[in-house]
Amino acid sequence: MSRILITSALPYINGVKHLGNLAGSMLPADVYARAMRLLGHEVLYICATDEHGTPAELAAQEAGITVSEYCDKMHAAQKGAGENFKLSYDYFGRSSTPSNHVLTQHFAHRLEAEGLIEEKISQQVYSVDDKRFLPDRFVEGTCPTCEYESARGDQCDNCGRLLDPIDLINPYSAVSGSKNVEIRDTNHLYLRQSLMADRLRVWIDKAQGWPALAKSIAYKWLDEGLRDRSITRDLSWGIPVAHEGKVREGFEEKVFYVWFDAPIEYIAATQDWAAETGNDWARWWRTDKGADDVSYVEFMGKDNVAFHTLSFPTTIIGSGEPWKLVDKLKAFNWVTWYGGKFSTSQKRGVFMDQALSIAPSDYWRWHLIANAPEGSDAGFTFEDFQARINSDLANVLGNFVNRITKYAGGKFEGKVPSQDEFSGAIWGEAEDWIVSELSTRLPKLIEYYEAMEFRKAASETRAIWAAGNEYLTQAAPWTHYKTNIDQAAMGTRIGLNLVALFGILAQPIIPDAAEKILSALNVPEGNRTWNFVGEDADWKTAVTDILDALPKDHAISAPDVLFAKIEDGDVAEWIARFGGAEA
Ligand code: B3M
Ligand code: ZN
Repeated sequence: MSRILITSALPYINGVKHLGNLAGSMLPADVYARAMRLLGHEVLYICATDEHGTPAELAAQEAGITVSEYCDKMHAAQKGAGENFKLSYDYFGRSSTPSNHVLTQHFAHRLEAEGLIEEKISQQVYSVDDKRFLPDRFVEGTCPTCEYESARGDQCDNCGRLLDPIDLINPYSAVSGSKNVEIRDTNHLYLRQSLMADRLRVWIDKAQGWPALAKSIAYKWLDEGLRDRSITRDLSWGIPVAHEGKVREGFEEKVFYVWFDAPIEYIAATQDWAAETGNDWARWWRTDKGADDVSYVEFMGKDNVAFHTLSFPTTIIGSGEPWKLVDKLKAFNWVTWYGGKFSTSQKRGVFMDQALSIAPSDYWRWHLIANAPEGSDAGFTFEDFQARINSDLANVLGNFVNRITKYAGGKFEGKVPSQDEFSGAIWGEAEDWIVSELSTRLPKLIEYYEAMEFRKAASETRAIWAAGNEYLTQAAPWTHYKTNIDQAAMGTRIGLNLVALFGILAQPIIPDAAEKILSALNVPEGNRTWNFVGEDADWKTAVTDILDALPKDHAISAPDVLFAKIEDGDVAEWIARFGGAEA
């Protein structure tokens, strides 16, 4: 089995995240981590809050508390929200911890030693009224590319272009709204990305398993000519521009740029995890200490691809040290709210802390994965949410589990029947069909997970559940009960083993329901993995074994209702509360 390192883009500390943030990196990363663990791989899933930069300062200012207090509060809130959504990261760190300070300063020191850092006087937007420079999101204005009037100083939300604040037309202070701004000289450190372009291109050319979206964005920036980017800012909150405790002269009022330190937090969080758990972080991140056999997979939204395929690799490769580089990226498009943007201020959309007050996490997990924004943006509507939950979960899976466990409870004393041992049962077409169906679908399902094709994985899972219902319709054990108890017994036993299988397959996406199903069938923890087939990869034999895995006379029970249906009244109430098509 292999070792898989997984990171999902670090959510900014400001504000509880909306469903789009969840669906665009953390949730699929969790589903992938769970599936890879079930396949027996050694998995380390790391995430953290991204606590520096202007988002943190602006939000703290608005909250009327210090940035440090704000980050403490919001880290706890985001960690809790992730746990409530059953995000099974091995560690959820903080980019403001000392380990990230030390490591970020180490990388800057190494990059300078390799001739990849240059100190330059640059021009920055200065607010006369606020008496401060306005880096990144402290300044807004009109995008020079698409003329979007609320473009942020670091990136235009409308066309995605990475910006420098001085690129903006009619800039104004996002702090005070003041237009009394001017361009002033200020000295900053620049990462010489331009010197790395050829080495980056060679690395990207060789990269396997990247989705077209990730490669196309990386090549776009390379083809446009990689510019040197400043990695320091005129801010007080952030990682000091220092090394081994000595602040760089002229940088006493400056910190490292948030996007320079944030990806380094992937490593620093692993160091914090190791310190807290007694594990070894280097075997995951240093190719000279065992990380060369690690498969490193990054999950992110499409607006983060440039940073993960160019800036962060420049830091890693440019350091001249044997750090692990990403092997595969999974980049997502956007989840839209009825075709538009989520917005706290305009009360459009559901946010992670509200979602669980109206539906269980399994419901959100299932819908956001089955409708994952993989090939294009995915629209969320409550109407789709209701249709999918009521169909896939309540009708297809819930109904199947309920039918056969209730029947076994009524007719076979709540046990796995064993009567057909006296061969009164005939293994017929229905049994051949379900074996054949699963022998094709199970390997395909595993392939979809390994390829990180989440919509296909959800659709294949649903198709397997539907096949179970089809089998019961064909085998119809209840029609044989009076005339051939052995036939009824065999059909019921296969049905119960299908329930166990469906619970085992459901674990990555809907872990709570899976737990309820597997507990009702008393499936031991050790039997819940996906090691269905040995090296010989004979799926027909494996499936036949799966359909007879539960010991005969094994006690089972019918779980309570797994999935309450979503009613039209619920949808109407939610639209009124969170905005719908008309909003
Ligand atoms: N905090 C997420 C964003 O751009 C950003 C990701 C950092 S991953 C190192 O919304
Ligand atoms: Zn734009």
